[in-house]
Amino acid sequence: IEEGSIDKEGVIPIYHQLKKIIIQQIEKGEWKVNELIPSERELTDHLAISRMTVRHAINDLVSEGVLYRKRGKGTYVARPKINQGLTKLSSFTEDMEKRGLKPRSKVLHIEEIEADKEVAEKLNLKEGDRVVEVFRLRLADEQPMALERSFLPADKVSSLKSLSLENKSLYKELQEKYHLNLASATQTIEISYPVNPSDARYLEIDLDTPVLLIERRTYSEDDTPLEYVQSFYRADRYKFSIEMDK
Ligand code: 16G
Repeated sequence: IEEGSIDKEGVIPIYHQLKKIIIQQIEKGEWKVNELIPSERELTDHLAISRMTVRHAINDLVSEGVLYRKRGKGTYVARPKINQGLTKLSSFTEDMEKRGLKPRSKVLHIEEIEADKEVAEKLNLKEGDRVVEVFRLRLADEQPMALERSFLPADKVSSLKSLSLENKSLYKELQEKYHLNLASATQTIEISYPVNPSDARYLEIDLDTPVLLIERRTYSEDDTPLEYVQSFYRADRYKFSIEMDK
């Protein structure tokens, strides 16, 4: 960073200017992913601004997922977030492969159970009807991205339980093994927290770290619900975008 790059007389808050400068350093490739950035102290001295201001800028960028901290070590450049479109119905496997990332799933459990009231409602079933619950940790290049709990009507996916879904695409299996074509989906996205310590551990975050809770209902061509999913996505690794018309 050049010494005179902060305009101290201007109207733009200094912390805001510093954030922009840091982002530019990353975009120019001066600071690379997973590299340590200069310490707060170095930035303070180098730019002759207050330590508070430096901390403000860095805290903001950490919570935005641009930087991350390692206790006792310092602040590092984070991998850019995955920017996921919201208009195309796609699978995690497809999404990661398209980006040149290696998808992996760890099946945490897969079980045939009775639908509770909520799940039954989402899948247009009756309470107590059989559903297959698939609980998976999804990783990209070995980084945990999301925990996904899917429910599917058991009568449509008999013996799904005995299929090995480890490192496989559920959507592909639905199509190839069960000839179920997923045609549409509705989805909501909201902020949430890991449900319990074990979920937090799988995602490699703390219990009080916010995550994105995505709920999706996926339908076949004749509008039968085939899947109800609750996904907990790492909020520092994902953002969603959509194009709008007026
Ligand atoms: C996506 C879907 C999830 C689906 C999965 C199938 C969201 C929020 N969720 O992660 O509903 O079960 O893809 O992925 O997009 P797979 O075919 O790779 O198993």
